[in-house]
Amino acid sequence: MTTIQDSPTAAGSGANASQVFKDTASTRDVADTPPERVAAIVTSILQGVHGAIAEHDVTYPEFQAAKAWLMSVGEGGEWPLFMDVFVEHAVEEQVAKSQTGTKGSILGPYFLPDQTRLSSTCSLPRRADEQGTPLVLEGQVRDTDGTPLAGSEVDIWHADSDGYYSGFAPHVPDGNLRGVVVTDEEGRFAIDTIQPAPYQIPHDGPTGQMIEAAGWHPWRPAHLHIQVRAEGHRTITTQLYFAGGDYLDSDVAEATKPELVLDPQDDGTGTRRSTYDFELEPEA
Ligand code: MBD
Ligand code: FE
Repeated sequence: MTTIQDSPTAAGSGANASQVFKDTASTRDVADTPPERVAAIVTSILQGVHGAIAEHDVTYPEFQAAKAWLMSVGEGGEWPLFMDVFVEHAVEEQVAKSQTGTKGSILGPYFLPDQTRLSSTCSLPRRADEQGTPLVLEGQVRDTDGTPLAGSEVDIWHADSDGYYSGFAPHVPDGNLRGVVVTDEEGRFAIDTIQPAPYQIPHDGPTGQMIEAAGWHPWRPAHLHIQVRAEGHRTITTQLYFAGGDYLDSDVAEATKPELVLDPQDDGTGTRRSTYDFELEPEA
């Protein structure tokens, strides 16, 4: 995986996210979309755009500003960011209609494959001086019929207490606060990490300009990204949030669900602990 930018900027994380997306193309299903369907979808999208122009009486200067902005999103490598923040949640909600098991959420731009495999009870890799309140997430992975899934993978990644993800900010070491946790013979796991902070999407580039121009805010609530994989089962991609945290009801990426909110409790030693079980449906 190539890291092609050096400073923690929107352009830097955007360029990295674009590069990672290209590098991991072979891991995704390829859409084989027939022309009728392409025409139907593109027609609807364009009708939406044309409708907005009519509804808001859009001017030539506004049209040209939109073109310049779209160009800058591409030049800044921000299409993965923009698509995952403003569009992915609608795709996730749509596919979720035909799914059972633990609720999903968006993948976002900062997943990295092939991270360090860790045993069922583990600490996520971190710097010696990693900041943040200690957090333990423990639970069990099961089939939707209740059978424990031994040897399944709980792939977890999250931002540090300043809101930076390893692999996308040059000052954070590779693999920091990421790992693939393998469940024990009862499907259980216990992951020691730190509580992430609310997260501001990179806002010094065109995506941030749009958010500011619209008077919105660039924040996501604090979250853990988790992907759970077990042989013969549909992979669940989801996120877990924290009760009482800021921006739970105003996530810029609209990716929260009430079923995905943890309420960790201090165990008396300054460590916050929470239990969350995952249920995976058998593969169709
Ligand atoms: C993130 O960390 C994230 O989770 C999403 C969805 C978009 C940008 C950054
Ligand atoms: Fe995130």
